[in-house]
Amino acid sequence: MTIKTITTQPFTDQRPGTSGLRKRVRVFQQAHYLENFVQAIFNTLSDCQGQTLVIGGDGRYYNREALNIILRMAAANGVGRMLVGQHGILSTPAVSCIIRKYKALGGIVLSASHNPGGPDADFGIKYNVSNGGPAPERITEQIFQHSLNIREYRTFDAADIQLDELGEQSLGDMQIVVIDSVADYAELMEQLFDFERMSQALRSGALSIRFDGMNAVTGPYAHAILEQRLGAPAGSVIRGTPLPDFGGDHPDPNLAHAQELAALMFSPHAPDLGAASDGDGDRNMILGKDCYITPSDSLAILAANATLVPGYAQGLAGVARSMPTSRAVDRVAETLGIECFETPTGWKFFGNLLDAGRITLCGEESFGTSSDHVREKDGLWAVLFWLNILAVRQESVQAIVQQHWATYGRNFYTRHDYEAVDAERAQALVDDLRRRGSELVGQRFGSVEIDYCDDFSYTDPIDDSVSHNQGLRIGLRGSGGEARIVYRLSGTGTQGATLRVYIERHEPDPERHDQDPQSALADLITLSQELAQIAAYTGRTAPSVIT
Ligand code: VG1
Ligand code: CO
Repeated sequence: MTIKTITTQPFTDQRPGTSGLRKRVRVFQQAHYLENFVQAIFNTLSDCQGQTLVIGGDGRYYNREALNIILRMAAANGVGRMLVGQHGILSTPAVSCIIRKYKALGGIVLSASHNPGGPDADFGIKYNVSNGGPAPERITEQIFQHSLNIREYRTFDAADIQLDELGEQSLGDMQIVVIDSVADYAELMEQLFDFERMSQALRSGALSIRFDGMNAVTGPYAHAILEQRLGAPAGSVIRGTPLPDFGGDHPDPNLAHAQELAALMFSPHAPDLGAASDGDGDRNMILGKDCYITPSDSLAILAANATLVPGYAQGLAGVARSMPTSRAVDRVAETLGIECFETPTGWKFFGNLLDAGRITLCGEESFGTSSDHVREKDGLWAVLFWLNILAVRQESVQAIVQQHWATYGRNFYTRHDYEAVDAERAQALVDDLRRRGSELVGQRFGSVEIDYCDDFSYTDPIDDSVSHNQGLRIGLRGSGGEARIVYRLSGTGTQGATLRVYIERHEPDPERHDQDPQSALADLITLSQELAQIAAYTGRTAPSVIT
C-alpha cells in the first residue's frame, strides 16, 4: 500500500451553498470531482495530522463509493483516526453528537438532505468543525478557494474498506473504527428526555405515535429509540429502512411528501403524534390528530414548554430563529424575558450563539429545530421533545397549539417555492426588487401599507463577522396584525434557481385563529406575486411547492 499523488485540474463550481456542496450524482462521479473537493477540505485543515475525524452519510446512492474514496484520501493526508458509522450510515445530528463526544477535529457528512437520491438524483458533502456544527462561512470560503487552485490530490492505493462489522482496522498509519450508528446518539437522547415517563405512556397505550422514516437515515434511530427503548408498538415506525433511492420518493418531511402519514393523521385512526424526518435526519415535521404544526410554531411551542423536559428544566438562556422563520418564538422570548436572535438561513449561523451559551433552542421554518445538545438541527430530538411534552401535559397536540395561540396570538405562515426557474431571471427579480425597495416604502396595496423594505445583513454578535444579501424583507402594517413578506434564493438546489417567498401575519384575535393559512394570507400571497412580478420574471403563475 502506497501513497499516490494524482495530478488534477480545478473545477470552478465547488462553492459550498447553504449546507455543503450539493450536485447531481453524475457531477460527483466525474473523474477527480469528489477528490478535488475533499483535498480542498484537507488543504484547509492544515492541522489534521494525527487527528480524529468522523464520517458517515444518509445511505443514499454513491454513499459507499464516496466513503471509500474519502477514507483513502484521509489516510494519505495524515489523518490519525476515522470514526465511521456502520454500513457508512450516520445521521447529520449523530455526526454532530459523535464529533463532540469524542472531541474529534471535525467530520464529513455525505448527504443531499431532503433532495432525492439515486443515479440520476443528488449527492452532497459537508464539512463540520470541532464544535460539531457546519463549517462557518470563513472556512467554506477557504475550501472554495483551495478548490479553485488545486493541482493535485493525495490518495492511498488500497482495496475497499470493510464498513459492515464493528471494530478497528488500519489503512497505512491511519486507524479506522467502525462504530454503532445509533448508540451514542440514543444515549444523548436518554440524558435529555424523561424516557421512563414516555415509555410508560407508550407501553400503556396512553400515548401513541407514528413516525415516518421516509426510507432514509432516521429509520434505524427511530426503531432503536421509539420502538426498542421506549416500547412503542412495532409498526409505530414506518418506512424505517434506509434505501439508496429512498424508495423513489423525496425524503422531505412535509404534507406533500409524507402522504401516507398525513392521510393517517387526518383520519379517525390517527395516533396522538405523527412525525417524519428527512434524508439525513436533521428535519422534522410534527402532526397531531387532525392538525399540522408549522415548524415556526413548533419552535415557539417547544420554547414555551421547555421546562417540562428534564434536559431544559433550568430554563432557556435565549432562543434564535433564521430570518424567514415566523416571529412566533419572538413573542415567547419576550414573555420569558430572554434574548431572541434573528440569523441568516442555514444552521451554521447558530453555532457561535450556541457555543457562547447565549441560546439554548433554535430553529428554522424549513422543518429544522434543535438545541445546544448538538450543533445541527435534529429531527428525532424534536419528535422526542414533543413526545415528552405530551406525556407530561396529557393533552392533545391540537389543544396545546390552540392554547399557545390564545396566549401569544397566531402567526399565520406559509412558504411558496418556485422551483427550477431560470437562474438569471430569478437573480434579476431579486435585484429589481432590491432596487425598487425604497420607492415601495409608504405605498398602499389594498388594506396594507409597506412599512419597510430591506436586504437582510447579519453581524454575528460573537465574532462580528458580517453576512450580506441574506434575503429581502418587506414589512407591512394595516388590516390584521403586523405582517411580512420575505424573498430569497435557495442555496441548496441543484437545478436552475429556486425562489422562496415567505409570508406571515400575526393574528391576535382567537376568534380568527381557526382559518386555513392560505386563505388567511390570501391578500398577502397575491401581493407577494405582484410586488416582485413573479409571473413576468419566471413565467410561473403559481408556486411549485407550498409548505
Ligand atoms: C434550505 C432551508 C434552510 C436549511 C437548508 C439545509 O436552504 O431553507 O433553512 O438550513 O435547506 O437544510 P435553502 O438555501 O435551499 O433555502 V437540509 O435538511 O437540506 O441540510
Ligand atoms: Co436535512
